[in-house]
Amino acid sequence: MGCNTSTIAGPETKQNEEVESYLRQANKEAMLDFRILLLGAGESGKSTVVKQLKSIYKLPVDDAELQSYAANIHKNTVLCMQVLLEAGETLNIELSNPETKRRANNIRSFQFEQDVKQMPANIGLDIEELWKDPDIQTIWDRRSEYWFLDATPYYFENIERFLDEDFRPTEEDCIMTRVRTTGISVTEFDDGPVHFRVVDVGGQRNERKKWIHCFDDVKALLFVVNLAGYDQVMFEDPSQNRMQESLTLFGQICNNPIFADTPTFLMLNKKDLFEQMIQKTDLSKCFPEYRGGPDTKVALEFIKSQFQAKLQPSNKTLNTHYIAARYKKDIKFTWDEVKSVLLEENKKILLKATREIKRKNTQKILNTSVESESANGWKSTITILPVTGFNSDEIPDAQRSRSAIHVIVPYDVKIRSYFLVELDFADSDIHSRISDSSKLASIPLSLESCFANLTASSEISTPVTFAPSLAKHNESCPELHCRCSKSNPLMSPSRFFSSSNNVSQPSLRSFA
Ligand SMILES: Nc1nc2c(ncn2[C@@H]2O[C@H](COP(=O)(O)OP(=O)(O)OP(=O)(O)O)[C@@H](O)[C@H]2O)c(=O)[nH]1
Ligand SMILES: [Mg+2]
Repeated sequence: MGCNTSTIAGPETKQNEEVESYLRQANKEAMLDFRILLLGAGESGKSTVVKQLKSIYKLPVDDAELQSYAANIHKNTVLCMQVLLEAGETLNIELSNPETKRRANNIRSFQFEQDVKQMPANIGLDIEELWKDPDIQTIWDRRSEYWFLDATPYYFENIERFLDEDFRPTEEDCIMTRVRTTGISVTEFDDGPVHFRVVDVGGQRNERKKWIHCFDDVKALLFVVNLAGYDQVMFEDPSQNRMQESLTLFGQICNNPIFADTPTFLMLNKKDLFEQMIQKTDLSKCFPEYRGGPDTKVALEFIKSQFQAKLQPSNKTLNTHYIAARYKKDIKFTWDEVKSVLLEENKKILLKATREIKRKNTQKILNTSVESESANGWKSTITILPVTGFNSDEIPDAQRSRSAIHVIVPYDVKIRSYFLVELDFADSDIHSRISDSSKLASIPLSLESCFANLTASSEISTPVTFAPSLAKHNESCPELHCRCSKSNPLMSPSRFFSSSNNVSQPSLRSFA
């Protein structure tokens, strides 16, 4: 179970806070299960979002996982340089410096041997030097013509650190490591009353046929788009623009009837890259009708409108966020928005769940009995059974026929459910003793110990313990016990409050 850093409720109404605090106490199986589905083309940043969520919820990263990040970052670094060198050949860009050629040949022929997880130092050095070479920079400048990894500069700029013998990936390294997702991966964590299951899928074309298996019971859809893709080609199909692919995909997914009522979030990702790119390459390269120039805000709004236009019916709300998933604060902000929309959407479910959980808890303690012996030698049995709406029919006959004292303890004022507490005293003379309400002061001592036991064994918290805590030995007799004295052992609870019984409805205030 994950560590909670924020709650689903946010600054909502007091009622929501009450619901949340109640649900938080509930058992895990009673928690609300929210499946969140991340979709988007390959390399849009879905897994990066998940990594950030894991970090936000402080899900532990063990040593094996860290080692695998370290190994992957080494592989990514070598792969990225190999991609540049291959692109240079395709683009007929000559490496003029013989030293560069020599280093380039080293990299081309290098392959990780099995079980070797680190690039050798000489390979790292070659890559570092190649990255400084003007011809390699020319190849890099033409990157819109071939596929490459977005984190390429990050790997090359940090290579010295990666080569360190004691290298341990930082959080940022882990975020920037690229591991293509294959299949479906689910990350789970708790937030307040909600158990989240975030479903991440592989976004490349050959992975998408598996998506259908995740479409059921989705509470929110997060569609991630690589903004930088407006001037990039796809890994699977270098003739296809990544942004156009994303748009088509979005149209197919979001108009699927299964998501008609699913809150949808459009996460326009890699804003950091987009801000740089838009200064150099006009958006009209991808959208010929675009006329907004290099203004980032205008360009982003335009892209948003392109996605919005794909929606049918177009009045479906699309929650759009411009983010850089590499920065945790962006994901935190967006996730808070996701939660608050979910809270609004699921208010009814949350309230229903509250009632359901209470009902389950009530059933759990049905027929719970505790035997106790008080200091003055009175043996007592307390049986608690649920009473909802004071309906006497709900009380089993077996319970009713017993010679006992009934006490109604308000269990929850809001939903007006109560417990019938049946005090079954071994002392046969009990009725005469309690006929005088002033003598009742001696009873709470035994009640107190009984209730304490009961509370522990039934996992029921405060509401039931309020009454005995008020019933201190020297205090004036609380209303609860006054009602004791006037009740008839065989009387059904509903009649406690009838006018003929001369016992008025308890003042709930006194128990709160
Ligand atoms: N510069 C930058 N790079 C990012 C950002 N978000 C993700 N990346 C990088 O983009 C690459 C791809 O990200 P992933 O999260 O693996 O993409 P994905 O959508 O899960 O890809 P598939 O698993 O193939 O579907 C990684 O190297 C990330 O580090 C961002 O906001 N800025
Ligand atoms: Mg992935």
